[in-house]
Amino acid sequence: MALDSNFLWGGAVAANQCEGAYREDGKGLSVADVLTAGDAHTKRRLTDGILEGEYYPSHIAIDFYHRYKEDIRLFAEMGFKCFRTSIAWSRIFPEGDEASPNPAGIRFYHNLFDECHKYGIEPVVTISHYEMPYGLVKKYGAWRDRRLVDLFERYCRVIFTEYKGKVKYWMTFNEINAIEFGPWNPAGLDIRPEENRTQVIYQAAHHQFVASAKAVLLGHEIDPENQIGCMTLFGVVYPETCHPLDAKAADDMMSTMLAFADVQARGEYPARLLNKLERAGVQITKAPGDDTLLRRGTVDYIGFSYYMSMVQAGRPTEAGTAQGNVVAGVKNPYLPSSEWGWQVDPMGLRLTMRLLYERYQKPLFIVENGLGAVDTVEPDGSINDDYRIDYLREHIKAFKAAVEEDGIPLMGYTPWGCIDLVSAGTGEMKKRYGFIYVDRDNAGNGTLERRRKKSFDWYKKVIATNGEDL
Ligand code: BGP
Repeated sequence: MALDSNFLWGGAVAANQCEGAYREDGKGLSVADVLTAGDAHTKRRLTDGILEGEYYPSHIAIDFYHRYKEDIRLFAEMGFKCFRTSIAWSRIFPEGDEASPNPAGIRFYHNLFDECHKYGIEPVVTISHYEMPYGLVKKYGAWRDRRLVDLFERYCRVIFTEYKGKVKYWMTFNEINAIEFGPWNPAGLDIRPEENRTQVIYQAAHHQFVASAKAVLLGHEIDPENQIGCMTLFGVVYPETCHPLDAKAADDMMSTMLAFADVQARGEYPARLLNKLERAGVQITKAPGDDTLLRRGTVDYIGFSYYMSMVQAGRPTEAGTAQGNVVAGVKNPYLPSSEWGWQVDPMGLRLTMRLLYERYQKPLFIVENGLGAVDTVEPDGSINDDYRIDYLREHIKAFKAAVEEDGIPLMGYTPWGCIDLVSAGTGEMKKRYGFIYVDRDNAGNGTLERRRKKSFDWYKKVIATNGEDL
């Protein structure tokens, strides 16, 4: 089986990391707008509203809100078949719980999706990518409150209805499982010291599972053409050695990470998670009918992000730590690392795909993958990002082998940050993923001018040959 001729080559971004225009055209504050910048040493912080003297990178980001036409033209030049972005909930419902949506916010995404279709680019939309209206955090405590389920459903009804015929590929929550690990909390939860962290997180996750199932059912009802996936953060986890305790530690980690997709793809909580929660004294409050909803509202495909594999040890280990923005682990001595300490493992992508497909038997979609690196603009203006080309080439080879040799159905590939944008993990600009360079630095200085990198022409050739010429 070769790559299908309809294979969705493209790239991915998220609203809060690229749009900017954070208060324009009626947009409300999003939780991402009160997230400070950090760096390799300083963690990003959720502040209580906008504080003077703090720098918030989402406010301008790369100004995609005003420059999307230019950017989509560049994506079209590379031959993108699809473009993954997210809708900022706070553009549609500025506070999250108004009686009616904001027309200017709705219009922006009509314009954006129309612009994509002008070039035959299929939008792939994440409904909630690490953000929500800040009003919902203040008033309801974010996803810890059950009422978020109805508010989310209302938001979904508006966007499914508005963009019917324009958007066919959806994902409910970006990296839904990051709620369990995040350095900042993607579900907007600011966990108080007196709270039981696991209790809060899994109750919030339950609300998201129900919201996701409802979105799947609603999306299918509004347009049977819709394909609605989950989006899970995953990479295969290796045991540090063949010692059974190490093997168990690796397996435990995978089971924790996959429990979220288990619910969304199989429609029920895995027994191991239920037992773990019970042992931790966590009680999930469910509404009547939730279990049926979860069973009925399973996803159509498995969207996932893969940046690296991980290693776990079940015994004391001498090996150092490997980094990641959400999950990390023990260092793998066989793998090189990025400048941010993320270990590079193309074979791990193939193993990840085998594992996900054999577990869920649903088509896969690699919706994030890529190398965050510092790029240098040469005096002649060129950016020679051969390291990025190498990373992507090896990962494309790996997923092609998974398709062609292992027979795994793969819908598409959207490398992360196809245009440079704000890093989710650190809030930096200098950690770049793009084929397109954006002139902006960590402090928010720069002209915002766009520039093609060497990888731009390379990816264009890859798409033109459907992955044959790497
Ligand atoms: C994922 C997120 C993205 C993204 C990416 C790269 O976890 O879904 O939003 O930013 O990782 O991470 P970072 O920006 O921290 O380098």
